[in-house]
Amino acid sequence: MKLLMWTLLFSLSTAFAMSDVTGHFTINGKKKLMMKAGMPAVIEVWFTHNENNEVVKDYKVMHGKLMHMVLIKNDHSEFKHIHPYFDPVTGRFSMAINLPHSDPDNFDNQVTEAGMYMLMADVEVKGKGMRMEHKMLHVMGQASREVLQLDPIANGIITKEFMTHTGPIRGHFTHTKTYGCGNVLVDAELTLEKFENGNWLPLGELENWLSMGAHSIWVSEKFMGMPMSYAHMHAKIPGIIIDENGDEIDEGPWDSVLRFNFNDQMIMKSGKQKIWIQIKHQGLIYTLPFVFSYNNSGATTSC
Ligand SMILES: [Cu+2]
Repeated sequence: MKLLMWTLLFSLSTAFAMSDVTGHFTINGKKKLMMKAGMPAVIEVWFTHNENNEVVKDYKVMHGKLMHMVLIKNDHSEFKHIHPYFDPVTGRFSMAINLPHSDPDNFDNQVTEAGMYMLMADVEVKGKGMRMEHKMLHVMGQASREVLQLDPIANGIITKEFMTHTGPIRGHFTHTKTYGCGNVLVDAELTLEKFENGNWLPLGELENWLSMGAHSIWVSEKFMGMPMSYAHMHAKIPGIIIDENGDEIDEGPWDSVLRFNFNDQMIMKSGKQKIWIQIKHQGLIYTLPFVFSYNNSGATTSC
């Protein structure tokens, strides 16, 4: 009987276990994540296996990197997407903040605005799958707070212009929803155009960054909490189709629409949302933010 109870308890606890690994974070060697705005700091992250507390050392490359780290300020005014370096001997990832870098994939390592940030680390543990851990980071200094403002929308489309080193580009952002049973399939689209000779033309020459045509992070206005209202989505370069040998097939006609999909299992919170879409255009990375309204209350739970 006792054995049965324990077996039952054990199976219940595994069924409800949030994760099989635990993330650990330090800044400048301290567990309390505090740093001064604009001052150099070193973030360290490592994971341990819950079953034996051993440091995880086997990771798989995911979108070109072993770890993707995202920092978002709680008022959504700051967004950083960086890639800590892995030390296979210690199993620890580390990343210097506010120090000059020559690594183009870590161009975004400046944290100069004070306030509370959510720090999220995405990895793929070999044999287990994708895991994400997060922790609050306090950036000390004179903190300001912005109010999240919806971008103007017309016929369901948000249109925004951005400046690049080759001239202005324009993005049309839209999303559609398909309601499922306790979930919502969200299709988000970004159509990109460039301004040339007085006309807006499709922006055809996107390049892959970290093996994808675009990376995006979507959070709800109040994204902190459990579960965190956070989605990490990718899009392929429009027009590129990979055949079974991994070769690119040019399947014209080319368009300039980046398509992102997310299965919202009711983790996003209805209301204002912010998405940062990152593209590589003529050798440089651009972060294109959009603030939109989203509602998932139409998903049925009785099915
Ligand atoms: Cu990344």
